[in-house]
Amino acid sequence: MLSIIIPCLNEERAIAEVADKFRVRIPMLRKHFGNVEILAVDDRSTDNSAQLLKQHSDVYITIVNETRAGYGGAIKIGLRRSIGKFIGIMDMDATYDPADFVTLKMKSQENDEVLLLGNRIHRDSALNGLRWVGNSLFKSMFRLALDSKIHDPSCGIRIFKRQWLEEHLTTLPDDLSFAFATSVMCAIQKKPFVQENVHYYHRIGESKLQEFRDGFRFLNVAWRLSRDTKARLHEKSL
Ligand SMILES: Nc1nc2c(ncn2[C@@H]2O[C@H](COP(=O)(O)OP(=O)(O)OP(=O)(O)O)[C@@H](O)[C@H]2O)c(=O)[nH]1
Ligand SMILES: [Mg+2]
Repeated sequence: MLSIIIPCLNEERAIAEVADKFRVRIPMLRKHFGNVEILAVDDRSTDNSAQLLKQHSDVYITIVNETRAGYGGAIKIGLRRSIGKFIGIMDMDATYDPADFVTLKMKSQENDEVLLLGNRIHRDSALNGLRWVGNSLFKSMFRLALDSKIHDPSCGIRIFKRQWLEEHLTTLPDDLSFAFATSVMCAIQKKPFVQENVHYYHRIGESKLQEFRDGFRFLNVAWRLSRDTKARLHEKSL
């Protein structure tokens, strides 16, 4: 079973379109994953998001947070309420196509991968100029500093093996760097992963990402996780 967790903050303009995408894709998701549940975790949006999510209750299981939890915090809350062996995440902004959960699963052959990761850095992607440059820099950083072949470490559509994600939940951040941090964790631990090109469309509604502020946060997370993991490995070897 696949549990798809979608953090949501002030996305009233995209919620209906994302629900429509799911209505078309649910039969195919069921075929490949056995069953699927879609948990939308609203973080006390100040627009109509919570009401709209509930209007599309044929698609979404809606969770409304009591206090703001952040992007990563919302995923952690969704995880606790979900039951799937596989955990998918994506955005509530219509940039992704839920069919790509199947694209990622088809790419996985071994079954020992902890992460199935989308890649938005390709010709048909709507990734814009500054984001393209920033994400290409992350790709180089992964190759040079972490010796990893991960192409798009901050891509927002991905599937985790539940057990692996749960093992690291306390170490992972609650803010927008959560998904990126899981890529760092996978690279440091040299865990098996697969990656595949995914659709990436222009966003509906306002982005919550501030390129420079969040870019530096992402780098800080990479540095902190590398330092802590190396320290733990060193302790183990003593
Ligand atoms: N629950 C919750 N969701 C959040 C928060 N910040 C962002 N989100 C949601 O998390 C997803 C990712 O945020 P985005 O603004 O799309 O960030 P991004 O994908 O890096 O940037 P874009 O490429 O511009 O879409 C969206 O579905 C947001 O609504 C938050 O603090 N809490
Ligand atoms: Mg987005």
